[in-house]
Amino acid sequence: MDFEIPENLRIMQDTIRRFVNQDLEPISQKVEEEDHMPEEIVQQMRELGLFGLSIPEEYGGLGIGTLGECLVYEELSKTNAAFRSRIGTSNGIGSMGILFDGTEEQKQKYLPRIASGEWTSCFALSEPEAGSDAGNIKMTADRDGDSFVLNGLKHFITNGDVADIATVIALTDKEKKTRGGITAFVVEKGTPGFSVGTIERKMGLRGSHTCELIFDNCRVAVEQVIGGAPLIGQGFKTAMSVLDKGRLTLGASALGAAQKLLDLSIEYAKQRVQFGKPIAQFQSVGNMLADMATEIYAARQMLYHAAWLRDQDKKVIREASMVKLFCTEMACRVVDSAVQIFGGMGYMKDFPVERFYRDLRLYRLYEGTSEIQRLVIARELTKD
Ligand code: COS
Repeated sequence: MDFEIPENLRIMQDTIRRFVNQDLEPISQKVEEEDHMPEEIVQQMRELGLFGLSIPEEYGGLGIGTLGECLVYEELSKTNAAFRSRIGTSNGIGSMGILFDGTEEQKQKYLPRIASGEWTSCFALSEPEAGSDAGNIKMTADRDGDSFVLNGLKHFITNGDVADIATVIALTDKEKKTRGGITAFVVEKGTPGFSVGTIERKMGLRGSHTCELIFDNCRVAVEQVIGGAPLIGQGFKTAMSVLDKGRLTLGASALGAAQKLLDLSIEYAKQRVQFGKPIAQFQSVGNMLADMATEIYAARQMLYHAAWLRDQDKKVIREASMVKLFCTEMACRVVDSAVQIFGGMGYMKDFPVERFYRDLRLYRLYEGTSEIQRLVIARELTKD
C-alpha cells in the first residue's frame, strides 16, 4: 500500500492552499454579505485552470483525476463554500454528462469552453415533484421531426443564473421513464423558450445562486441530445453516473470544511481563557476536539480510497454514496461541536463558524440526501 500523495498533486494542493489564504479568504465575508461573486475572482480561478480540473487535457482541461479533484475541493472548501460551488458545479455535474456520454462533436464544442471558464454549466434535474425520486420528472421533451420541444420547470439549480449551457434531464417516453424514457440534453443559454426564473432565497451558500429554469416550447435539435440519437431514452443513466462522481467531490468539500473548523476550534480553545486556564485544558473540550479529529481522519481515508478506486476505473456507486453520507454527516457533527467550543462567539456573524454552520447543512441535502445515500448503499449491498 502506498499512502503518499503524488508529487504533482501535492504541488497543486499547495497552490490552492495559497490561493485560498491570499485571495479567497480575505473576500469571503464580502461575498457572504453581498451574495455576489466578484468577476475578478472568477477570472483568477480561470487563470489557475480550476474550471478544467476534471476535463482531460485533450479538451483543454487539467485532467488531474478524481483524487486530484478531491484534494483541490478539500482545500477550496476551507473558505466560503460559494467559491467551490462556482467551480465545482461547472466542471462537475454541469458538464460531466458531456464528458461521460457526449458525442465527439459535443465534447469538442463544449468542453474546451467549460475548461477555460469562458462558459459556465449547470445541471438541471430537480423539479418540484422530483427531488430524491429523480425518475419522477415531469418535464417533457417531445419529438418533432429533427428536434425536441422541451416544456417544464426545473428548480434548485445551482449556477442557473450564470450558466451558458445546461445539462437538462427530460422525459421522452412517459411509459418507460427511468428505463428508456428519460433523455439528457445540452441546452444553450439564449435558446428561445429557455429562461431563468426566480432566484431562490436560501439559508446559506450566499454568493452561489440557486434558480428556477423555465422551458416553454424550447426547441432543440436532435444533435443536442447528449450522446446523440443512440442515447435517446438513456439519460437517466447519464444523470446517475454524473451524480456518482459528484458525491465524491462533495464529500471532499465537506471534509475540507470540517478540517478548517477543527483548526479554528483548536486555535480558539488554546487562547480562550475561562476559570483561569485555556478551555482546551478542560477535558470536555479536549474530548470534542478528539472526536472531531478522529472523524476527519476516518473520512479522509475513505474519500481518498474511493477516489483512488475511481481513478483505477473501478465502479464506485456504493463507495461514492458512503463517502457522501459519512463526510457530510461528519462535517455537520464537527460544525456543531465547533459552535459549542466557540460558545456565544460561534453564534455571531463576526466569526466564520456561523457561516459554515448554515452552509454545511445543505451538504446533507443536495446531490442526494443522506437518506438516498443509505438507500443506494443498501441496494448495492443486497442486489444479486
Ligand atoms: N449509474 C448508472 N446507472 C444507474 C445508476 C448509477 N449510479 N443508478 C441507477 N442506474 C440505472 C439502473 O441500473 C436502471 O437501469 P437498468 O434497469 O437498465 O439496470 C435505471 O438506472 C433505473 O434505476 P433504478 O430502478 O435504481 O431507479 P429508481 O427510480 O429506483 O431511482 C435512485 C434510483 C434512488 C438511486 C435515484 O432516483 C437517485 O439517485 N435519486 C437521488 C437523486 C438526487 O441525487 N437528487 C438530488 C438533486 S440532483 S443535483
